[in-house]
Amino acid sequence: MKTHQLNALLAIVLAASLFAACKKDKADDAALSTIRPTTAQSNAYVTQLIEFNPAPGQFVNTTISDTTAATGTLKTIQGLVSLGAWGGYITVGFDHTVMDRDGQADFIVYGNAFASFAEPAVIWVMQDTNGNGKADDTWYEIQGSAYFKPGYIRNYSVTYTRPACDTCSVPWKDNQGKTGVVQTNVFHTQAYYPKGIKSNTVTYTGTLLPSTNINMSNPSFITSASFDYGYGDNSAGGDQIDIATAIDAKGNKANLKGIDFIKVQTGILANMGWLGEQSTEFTGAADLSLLKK
Ligand SMILES: [Ca+2]
Ligand SMILES: [Ca+2]
Ligand SMILES: [Ca+2]
Repeated sequence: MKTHQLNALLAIVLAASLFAACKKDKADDAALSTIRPTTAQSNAYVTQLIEFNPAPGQFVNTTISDTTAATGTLKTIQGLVSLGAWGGYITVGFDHTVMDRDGQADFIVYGNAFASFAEPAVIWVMQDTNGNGKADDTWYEIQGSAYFKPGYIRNYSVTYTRPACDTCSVPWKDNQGKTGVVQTNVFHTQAYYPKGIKSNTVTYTGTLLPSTNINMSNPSFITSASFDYGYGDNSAGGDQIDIATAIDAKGNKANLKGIDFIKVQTGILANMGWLGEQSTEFTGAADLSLLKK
């Protein structure tokens, strides 16, 4: 290649990379321009219920797993809503953008876990990048400690089928060829299949967490140990989450400046004997920068 050809090529490469850098800056600018800064009036807690879609479960169709219970988790940590079996979720929003603080956790998700009993949820975050106030942008998964451990599956989905009778166990089939049931028990005799779902099957999609922490060797003392970090309904007192741990669909860092919405989704698919299915409870969420120390 002659020198002037090489120079021309270099010029093209340089122009292309400048264009790419410029495009990236524009994307960053757009993401920055829709940030809603905190004000003196900002609520530390989530203030908006966007969506509540429980999966079948022993508390579904009762007062601890309905829209009133879901709304009760706003502006407080004293709410309680059960999300049902794997895939059931709640989506809530803050009244401001929760910013990613360098090297620190940014928000906290509350549940009712205690030392030997966690029902871990996958936490998803979204920035309102198009600024329309709706959760119609991109969800990013918080990368917790179970990431790619045996039993962890992304792009997982489960289809539940309406059972033949209210007290019949709810059959499911996943996208890995496995089948099973959400087992009904004598303590809860209402229908486990969500009343709000009119069709006879319903499919949930998300990430499956390993059920390896569940220990049923002593049937009268079934335990479900917490993961190390990064999940909802996982640690006593709540789980602190660092926005910097959010990853995209390919597993790359999302590099979000802040987030407006969170989705908490039951992450384990398992029956635990007489205790019923693993089903996350969500009791509230807060911006750590606004919580009184
Ligand atoms: Ca952070
Ligand atoms: Ca939006
Ligand atoms: Ca729980």
